[in-house]
Amino acid sequence: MINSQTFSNRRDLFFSKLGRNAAIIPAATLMTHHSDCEHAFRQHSDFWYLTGFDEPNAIALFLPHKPIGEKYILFVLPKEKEAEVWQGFRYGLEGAIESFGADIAHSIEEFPNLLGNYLIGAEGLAFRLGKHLHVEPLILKALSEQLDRSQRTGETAMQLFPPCPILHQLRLKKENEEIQRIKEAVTISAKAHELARSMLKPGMSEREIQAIIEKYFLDQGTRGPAYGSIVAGGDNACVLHYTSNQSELNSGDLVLIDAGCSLIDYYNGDITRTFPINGKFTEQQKAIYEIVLAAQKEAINSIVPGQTAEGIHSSALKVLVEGLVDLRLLKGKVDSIIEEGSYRHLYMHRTGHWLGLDVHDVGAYRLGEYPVKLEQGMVLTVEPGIYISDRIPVPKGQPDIDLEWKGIGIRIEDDVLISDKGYEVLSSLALKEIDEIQCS
Ligand SMILES: [Mn+2]
Repeated sequence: MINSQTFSNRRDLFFSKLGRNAAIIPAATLMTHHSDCEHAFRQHSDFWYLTGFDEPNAIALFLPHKPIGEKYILFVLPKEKEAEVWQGFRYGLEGAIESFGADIAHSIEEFPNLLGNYLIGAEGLAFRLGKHLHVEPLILKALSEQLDRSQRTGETAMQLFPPCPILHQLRLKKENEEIQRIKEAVTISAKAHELARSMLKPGMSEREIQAIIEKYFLDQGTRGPAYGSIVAGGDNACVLHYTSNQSELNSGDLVLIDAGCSLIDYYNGDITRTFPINGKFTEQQKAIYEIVLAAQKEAINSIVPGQTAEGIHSSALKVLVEGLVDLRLLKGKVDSIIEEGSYRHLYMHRTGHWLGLDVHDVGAYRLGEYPVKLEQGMVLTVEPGIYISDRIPVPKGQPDIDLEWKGIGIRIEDDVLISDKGYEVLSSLALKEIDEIQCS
């Protein structure tokens, strides 16, 4: 688990970037999904990153304009025996101070009354509009009251701005401790993939494989899957976010598995592997697999500090398109196919995303006209694929596709850490070479 000192260091860093602006970062709330049944609680990652506090209905207030000992305020659910019988343990106000380092703690019910006073003297306010609708009216009210007051007191009107650019820039570069946690999540995820491949037999259902993977996640003490596990046999693999997982896994088809666990402290793995259900590739499956694997390796090999997500995508895309032209599934010059986008019926997504407390982690890919350059400590996925189905019409000028290719959907996804000189593939325990995943 992340050390409480690390959370404190993050808050110091956040304070230093806020200047004399206050910030309000709300926790997640419980969500019901049917009747009054609640989803398992999932803390908001921004709130978690700064507080390490895992209860719903809390709000963190950061007040750099206040004296030492009054800067970090937590509003939390108070200890209440009756409520805790139903909903479980609460740290309460004392716990928020003793275990989570708050300077001052209040009951969440006090937030509407106290907010206005706490903001007095702040130059501006960092709060993300549109995402925390239960808190937003209270904040707009406090801002409006400050405006009314400013006419009499001569204060300048408080500016509202989003905390995300500051906070997400911090979250984008992982600390050493975080990198260890991500490695742990990715290792468990990779082992689950190996377990699934070792147990899979033709005739099993996608759901049985999902169960094997998710049981392993839970056995390892994680929260379970980080996102809806995808176990997609045959043509189901061409549905990018397929999660119904109710079909039979048929001999002769491939299975695509996209699954990763989420640790107790929310760090995630995100791995995809595709392999033949009966242990042997058909000629067509093998040809496509070789292209995706080559594209993925090329993309990973292109990673050095200074490379960009866009650059990684381009190196994968070039290999994919070249391969598809060689197989006559695309025709024309590689450069013009890429420029016109006439490969998109076969490859319709980007080649990766940041990975961290969120599976699709926060952080800009582009700042103004400049793509963000990779730096040591960033973690991203590299996940090219090819999906051959009838779902997207073949673009004008491109060849129709023969039946023997249809229903092949392949993606290979690894989690990669940017190191000082290059990269480290964190998910290599999940095998991907043809001779490693074929039965001899
Ligand atoms: Mn992914």
